[in-house]
Amino acid sequence: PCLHVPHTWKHRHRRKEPPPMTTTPDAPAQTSVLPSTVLRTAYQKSVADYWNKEKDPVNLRLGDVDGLYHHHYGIGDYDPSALEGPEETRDARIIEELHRLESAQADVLLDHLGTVRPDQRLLDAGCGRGGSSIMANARFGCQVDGVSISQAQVDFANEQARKRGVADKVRYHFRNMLDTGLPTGAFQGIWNNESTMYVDLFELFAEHARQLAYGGRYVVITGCYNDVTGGRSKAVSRIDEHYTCNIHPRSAYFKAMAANGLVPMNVVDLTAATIPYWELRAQSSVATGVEDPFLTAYREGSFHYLLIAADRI
Ligand code: SAH
Ligand code: GPP
Ligand code: MG
Repeated sequence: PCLHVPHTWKHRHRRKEPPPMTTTPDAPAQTSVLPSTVLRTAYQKSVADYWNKEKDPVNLRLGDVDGLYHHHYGIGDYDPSALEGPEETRDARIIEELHRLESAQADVLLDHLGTVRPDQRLLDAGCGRGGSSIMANARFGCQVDGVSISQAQVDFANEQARKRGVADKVRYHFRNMLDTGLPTGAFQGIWNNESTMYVDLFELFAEHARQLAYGGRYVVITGCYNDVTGGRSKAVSRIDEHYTCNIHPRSAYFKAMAANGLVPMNVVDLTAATIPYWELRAQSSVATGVEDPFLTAYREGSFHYLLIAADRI
């Protein structure tokens, strides 16, 4: 069922068929897919290795606050009392505050999905440990599918959905977001929350355009480098090195969207709003060393934290 996909688009973007899902869309999450069909390059294997091994307190201790596990950063001002007050509970207060700012980031992303009905369907592309999908289901009451190339993350996320009693609606799959095997035209909304820096944007948006319904919404939050200041700054290269990713220039997002029937409706520069998160994180017990490159890159203007919401036409 290729809903509303113009013939010319299908023709120009004809590509190899994705592997079919081994279950129907309404069946429980499938997990038994051959790793070689998901991880197709040495680079993708190294990215999957990173996420399969990842157990950093900066993510697990924050997730433990309320069981929403995020792998993205925060936005908004922090409450300065987190840093003041009794010494014994200072660390716990900072952790809670960092987590609050990360959940606020996911809320802003979901705000940009527009109206989503309970009978519609959403896709969380590069879903991590799945926190944003759980929040989307809680907000819209709809089915949410998440895909990650880390089997460990997929298993972790499905266990969280089970614990919360939403496993009938929120399902995570070990799949490549460039080639998910999910149905065509079936999704009212798709988002990437800090996961586009691992892939080619033209390939990614072609796959999103295939899966989105006509008029459906795509939202991305990402870090991208500033075309105006030139190429990749030293600080941006340090971030790439830290996560084994490849941060794109801002212009690449708009070129790849325009080439794939995704028309921007809203562009929000979240850079100023994310700096307090990094300042608080730098003073926390869970700092990882990447705080300084982020603060340098944002402050010198070589890097932006950007939200783009686009319609599928
Ligand atoms: N969106 C999540 C996680 C972001 S971390 C959150 O906001 O919490 C980046 C994620 O991208 C990881 O889960 C990683 O496995 C995933 N990823 C990277 N390349 C991918 C690919 N080709 N296909 C699917 N997921 C991918
Ligand atoms: C994941 O967050 C980080 C990324 C997906 C890559 C880089 C993102 C950019 C915006 C450039 P995380 O929560 O796992 O990172 P950390 O462990 O540092 O908290
Ligand atoms: Mg984190």
